[in-house]
Amino acid sequence: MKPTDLKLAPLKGDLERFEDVLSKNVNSEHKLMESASRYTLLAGGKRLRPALAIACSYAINGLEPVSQEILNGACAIELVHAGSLHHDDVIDNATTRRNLKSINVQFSNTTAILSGDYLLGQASILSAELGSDIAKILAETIMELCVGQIIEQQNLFDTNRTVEQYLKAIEGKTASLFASTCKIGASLSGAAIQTIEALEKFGFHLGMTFQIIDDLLDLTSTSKILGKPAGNDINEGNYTLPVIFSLQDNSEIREMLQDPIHLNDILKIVKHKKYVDPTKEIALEHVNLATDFLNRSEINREVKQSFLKLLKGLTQRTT
Ligand code: GRG
Repeated sequence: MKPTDLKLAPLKGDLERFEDVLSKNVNSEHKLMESASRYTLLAGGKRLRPALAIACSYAINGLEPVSQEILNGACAIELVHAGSLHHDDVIDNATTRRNLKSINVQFSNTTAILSGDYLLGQASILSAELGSDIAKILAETIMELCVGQIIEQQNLFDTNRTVEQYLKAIEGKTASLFASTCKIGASLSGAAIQTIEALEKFGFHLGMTFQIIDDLLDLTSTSKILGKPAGNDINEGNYTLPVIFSLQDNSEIREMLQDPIHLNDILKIVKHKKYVDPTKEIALEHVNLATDFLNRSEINREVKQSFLKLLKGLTQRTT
């Protein structure tokens, strides 16, 4: 899934303008800090969140190039995303991200954490310049990301992990930032409060769908496509929906999870239709909720259609 899938005319140009803003906002007089903070950001990334913030502006003000404020808001959001990835790679002891060495390997755990904090600092400056409401939304979202991540940590290697515990973790670690992205994009575009709320909820359920499918792909896709080892979540003890469903159904898998040597056999089991289908059903529930909130919002018709297509595409995504 790529932002250009949104097929909105000014998006390509606005994303190019976004890259300039991003690059200007990641600098430091300290050489190591500058290269570490630029490493993750310039190593790519799909720029989904910036594209979503920009598209929310089109949703309110029509398909015109967005204001500098929107680009700065999108930049603050991407900086928080990148900062969280730095911390995540340390927490997970990652080796690769986006087919490159992860930040902790390329530099060190300490540099990854400090540069991640540095990115959060830069995001805070940008959001403070956009006003205290925006700064507050972003600060609260950082707290939600941390809570989501700590919930995930609490259930690592827990073969009794429940669907509810899983959903709570991804609400915090992923959906909250998607929700705030839409809220910030709509607020900075002068949307009415009901529209801001509807787009925020749309973003939340889009984020839930995105993470559920992302986690499914971790089990069903290949290392090359993922840019990190397939089945990584299982090795890390992050038991996602297909694993939770298989644990509720198949006692053999509980034993197999005790030893990483069984990874390939575990993958064969959890990829079974009877565990993948209910996972997709939960994703579809979020697609339906996101669609309801979109349909309730009074936004540009072309953008609405594009968001609806994006939601449909998410459940069929392979990358
Ligand atoms: C320091 C802000 C902060 C948070 C600390 C570590 C942590 C708490 C949160 C991490 C949350 C996390 C890594 C969530 C996963 C989010 C996610 C879906 C990442 C992948 O997003 P993509 O596919 O990534 O948009 P690209 O590479 O395209 O940018």
